[in-house]
Amino acid sequence: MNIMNVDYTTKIPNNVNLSEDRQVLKALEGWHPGYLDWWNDMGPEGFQESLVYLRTAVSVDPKGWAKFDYVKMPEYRWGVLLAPQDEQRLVNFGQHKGDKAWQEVPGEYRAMLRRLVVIQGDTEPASVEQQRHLGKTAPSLYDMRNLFQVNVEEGRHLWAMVYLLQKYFGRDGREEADDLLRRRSGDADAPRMLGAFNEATPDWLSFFMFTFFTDRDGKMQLESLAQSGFDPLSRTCRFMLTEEAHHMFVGETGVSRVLQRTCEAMKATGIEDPNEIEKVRALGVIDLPTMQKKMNLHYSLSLDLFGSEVSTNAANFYNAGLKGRFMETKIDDDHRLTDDHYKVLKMVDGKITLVDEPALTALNMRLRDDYTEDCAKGVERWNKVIEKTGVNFRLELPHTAFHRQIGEFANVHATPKGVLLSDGDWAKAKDDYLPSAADGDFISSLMTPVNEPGKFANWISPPKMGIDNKPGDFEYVKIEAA
Ligand code: BYC
Repeated sequence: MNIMNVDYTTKIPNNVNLSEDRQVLKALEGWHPGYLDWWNDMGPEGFQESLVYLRTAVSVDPKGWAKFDYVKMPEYRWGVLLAPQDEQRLVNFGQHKGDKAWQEVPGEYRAMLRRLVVIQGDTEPASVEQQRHLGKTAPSLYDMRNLFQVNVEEGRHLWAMVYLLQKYFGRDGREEADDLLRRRSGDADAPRMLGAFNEATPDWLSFFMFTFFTDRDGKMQLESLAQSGFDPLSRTCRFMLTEEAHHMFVGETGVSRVLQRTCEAMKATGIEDPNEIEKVRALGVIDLPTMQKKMNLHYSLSLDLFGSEVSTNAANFYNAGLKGRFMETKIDDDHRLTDDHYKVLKMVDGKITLVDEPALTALNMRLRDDYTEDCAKGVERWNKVIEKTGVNFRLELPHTAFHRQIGEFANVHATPKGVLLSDGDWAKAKDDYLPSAADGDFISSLMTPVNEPGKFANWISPPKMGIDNKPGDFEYVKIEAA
């Protein structure tokens, strides 16, 4: 079969020749009903019968891989899609550098690899669960469609990891695949594995911040797993990254449109000072200091997803050739890192200090630095939006030590500028830095649904362009389709 094109004649669309891989096909078909039950229970609430204008992958060729059509979400063709195999591919880093990339799981690394696949897999359904209520308060049909697009693709990313578990990890892989459907975001007894995926996504601003910051962690993690010497994982992640780009677009443009609307409303009524919060809020738009607080929250939660700054797990993943660095093959060094160092921010004698650490154990920090750089570029694009309107305000990423629950700074409090605070001072100042209950209530008060084609809630500007070049009043979701 042509690996570029996806076979849609089977129940599970795929480009991995499932029809000739009976055992795996059977295992996946066995898992499918449980997945659909999960989707119906935990997927977008209230719109399962609506027709949604969604893209579906028809090929893994980066040029022209997707086709758009109206689909009812439970009928979305979730499938298994891997980027084409490169027969010449090698392990590009760690102690096996130069060996042929592995097509099967190396026995000695089985447990490590399974853990990486399971953690990655666990985040995908978690985000769908976190976002399941949002359809009901969508600011437009355009935004509602984007939410559902993100949701079905996160569902597909779960399939991607489940395929790896079922094909390469035998009975324990099947058990892990079942457990991915058993855990629930925020559940006290069976929570999702990583912190940020157990937080609520209570409103659309959180959704946009999440898709900007947390999906961007996804991008960095997938980029490093795409470097893996275990070739099927690499190929899976490479294709997932194609889909991921849209998710970050939704976040970046979502926040941009909120900023645009707020600044225009301020200008139109002659409000010059962004800190006149009540006056700005009275216009029915989200004030800029609250935007900053939301950003502080989502950025700091996402930093936790990189694990500890100094991590032997990360060193072992790298040494084994399982998880590389961002842009590994473009970096000019020996790709073994046994004698290298990397600067890491740590708490030393009660002070935040930059220290040299062995590069291997500092890999989480390095990836996080790459992430911060990527985030900062996006924040600059947001600042340009504000600047163009003539409003005097700048958004800024908070310091690494701010509001952390994992790693070096988990046990201290710091301001967004990185000044350490006592527990008492933190308790007093916290609501200046992070969204307070009152901020949350205000944002919630704006979340009234707008379901008329071409219309947008007052707190957000329309997008510059439609999806798939559709006109402004396109009916992206036919809500009453049934
Ligand atoms: N929460 O050595 P350490 C995405 C645990 S997002 C809870 O510091 P390590 C997406 C850790 O498991 C990308 N626990 O960290 C985005 C370990 O436990 P054990 C998802 C945490 O292992 C939006 C212990 O603490 N993919 O795709 O070097 C929508 C010490 O660990 C956390 C991946 O993350 C936490 N935040 O790094 C949809 C890639 N952090 O072993 C999707 C795969 C650490 O002592 N995962 N712990 O029981 C990994 O590469 C690594 O496991 C981590 C952690 C980066 C997560």
